Amino acid sequence: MRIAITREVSPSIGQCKLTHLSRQDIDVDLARDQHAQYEKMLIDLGCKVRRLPEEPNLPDSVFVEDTAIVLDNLAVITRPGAILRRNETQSVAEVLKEYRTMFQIIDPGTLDGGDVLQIGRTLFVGNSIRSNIPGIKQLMEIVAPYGYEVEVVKVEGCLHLKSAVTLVGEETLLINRSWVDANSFEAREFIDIDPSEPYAANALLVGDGLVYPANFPKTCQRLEDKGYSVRVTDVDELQKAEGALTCCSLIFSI
Ligand code: CIR
Repeated sequence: MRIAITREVSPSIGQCKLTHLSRQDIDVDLARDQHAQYEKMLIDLGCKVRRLPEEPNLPDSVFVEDTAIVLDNLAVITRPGAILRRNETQSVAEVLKEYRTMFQIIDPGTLDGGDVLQIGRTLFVGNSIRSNIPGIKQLMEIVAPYGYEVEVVKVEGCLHLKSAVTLVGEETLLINRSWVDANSFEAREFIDIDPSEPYAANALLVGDGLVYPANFPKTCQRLEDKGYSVRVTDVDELQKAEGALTCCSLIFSI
């Protein structure tokens, strides 16, 4: 069985942290509707959704992916690179400890879950503006005894590694090569995003189901041309907060 941890969109999402985007008004009701549709899709894909209550004073708290890395036997609570986001982790840890042995990234390490791309027993970790080398080294030491390897990947021009590259099949990566070097992921198959849709590399794979944002039709067509059957959902209101599909959930098997 799969669990998906999510969190209701904060009423203060309009004050979210932005790095590469300019601020636009966010319609909280619409963002909540889109988020609810997203959760429904996760349920359709066989997940049991555990939705945490809203956090009125934590604008970015809907993006639960950044607070933890959940692996087979353990979970690592992150220390988010954005100081304003550090209070998001505790409530997620409370839920995860029901399922996993818990570890934690500590000062001076910083790590955001959005920088961790798991492919089998390898964790590719973006050395981004949010995840520093001390944080990545801590992760490496925590996971090594459990048989996971960590590979550091340089990310430039976007927020997180998973803004630039995500898994869409067992060995296939959807990638924006202007933000990450494809050679970091040896011997894998790649699908390039359409250059007119730079934010289009963030897809969410749940088992065999591929969830994809509605507003990147050209890249979506590329996926379909390659034989992928894509479930499309609207998340444009959440994208204004520089979030995407993977960021809104922590999905793991029990
Ligand atoms: C932030 O800057 O932290 C949020 N506004 C967006 C976080 C998106 N998270 C993700 O891509 N994993």
